[in-house]
Amino acid sequence: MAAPKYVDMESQDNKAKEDQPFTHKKISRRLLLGGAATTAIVAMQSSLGKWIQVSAQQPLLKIDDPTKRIGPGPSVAGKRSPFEHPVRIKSDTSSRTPLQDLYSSLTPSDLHYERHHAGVPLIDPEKHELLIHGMVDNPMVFKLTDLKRFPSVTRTCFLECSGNFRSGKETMNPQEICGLTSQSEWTGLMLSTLFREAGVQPKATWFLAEGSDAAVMTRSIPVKKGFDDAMIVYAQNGEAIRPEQGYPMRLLLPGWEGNTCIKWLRRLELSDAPFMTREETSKYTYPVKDRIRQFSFEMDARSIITYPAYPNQLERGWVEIRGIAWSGRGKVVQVEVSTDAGKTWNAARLQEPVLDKAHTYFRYLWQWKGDETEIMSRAIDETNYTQPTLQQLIDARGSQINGYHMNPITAWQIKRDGRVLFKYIN
Ligand SMILES: Nc1nc2c(c(=O)[nH]1)N[C@H]1C(S)=C(S)[C@@H](COP(=O)(O)O)O[C@H]1N2
Ligand SMILES: [Mo]
Repeated sequence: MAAPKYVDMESQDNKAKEDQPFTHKKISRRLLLGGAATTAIVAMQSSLGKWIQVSAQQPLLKIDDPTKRIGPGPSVAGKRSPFEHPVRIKSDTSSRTPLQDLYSSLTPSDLHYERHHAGVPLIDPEKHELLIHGMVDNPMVFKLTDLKRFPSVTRTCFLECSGNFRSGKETMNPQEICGLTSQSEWTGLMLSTLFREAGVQPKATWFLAEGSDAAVMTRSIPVKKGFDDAMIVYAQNGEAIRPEQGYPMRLLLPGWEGNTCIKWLRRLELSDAPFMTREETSKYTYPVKDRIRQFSFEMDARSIITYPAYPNQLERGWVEIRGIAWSGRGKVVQVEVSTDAGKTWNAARLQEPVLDKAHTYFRYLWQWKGDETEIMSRAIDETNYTQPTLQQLIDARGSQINGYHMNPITAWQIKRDGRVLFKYIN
């Protein structure tokens, strides 16, 4: 597939660092095969009475009638049906969640989008330390095992890159348009717990969060957010957080720009002013008309129809329009769907429970009679913010359509022959 025409905000100014390939030690093929041979072969009796050997790590057997032969037994780690192929699509610096392949609001961990400024570091939790210092009464250092001793909390929320918008051609699917958003159930401790432990001083209003990747990514965050709902998370969807998501620990700021959720977190420094790091001067700061927008933390309400979408082929009759809606400012209170190119709007059904700062799955029943039209959705959040049209965004910000915090209403064109195409914007 030809690459879509777009400007990827997050990749542009990162080239120098990102051209260096990320290398890691290769695991030898012999080692893998040897391991499989000794541990994974199980003997099974078929319905015909013959014993056959099946490696649990081999693909499931292809048989015409599964009721006539006993299948492979239990395995130590599961895998998807070979008939299902959801995958992230990737560039050198990011990979995108296949939103069109998901049936609910949660993102399987191996499909969570990724955005790395300098690759994924491999970190041994035994050697990793988190330092908290600066305007605190007791500077402290914590290992992962120390953090796990604090009272823990679990919360489900989305994480979205602030550069999550692409456009440029009709043949783009939801993943290509806005696959830099994913949702997980995160577990860790409240940052406020650590703040109290270290004795954050009343004068401290900002803190720096620093990662231990080759980018040494740093961002300044208001202490208020730290005391509100910020977490340090070490688990994702019930298991240890994945290396791509920041193993062994990351900062999680629910509803805020993905770039503030520092992965591979190693340092927190309390201060009375923002630090003005590379990530808040050369990046993530941008002109809006005649002004400069800096520290634009909250992600704006947004939604997208993930079915039907390109490259689905519609048939006449009842269609369940499905999609996700989310807001960094709280709960989604309503999602409206238009099936007549934006002339009229109707409320979609929201899947309960609707969570704060979380992807909310929506559904809307529609009877397609074969006419050419456009379908689209818009999210309204509890602050009464309504997802804007692209034209409204352009009017508010100047002419540029590529950039940070682009959350326009996304429309799909329905052609008379049932083709569904992205109503792209150039
Ligand atoms: N240390 C570190 N933290 C980081 C980054 C990074 O490159 N290094 N990327 C940031 C950006 S731009 C985003 S959008 C999110 C992506 O998180 P994910 O890869 O878990 O989806 O992590 C943020 N935290
Ligand atoms: Mo990002």
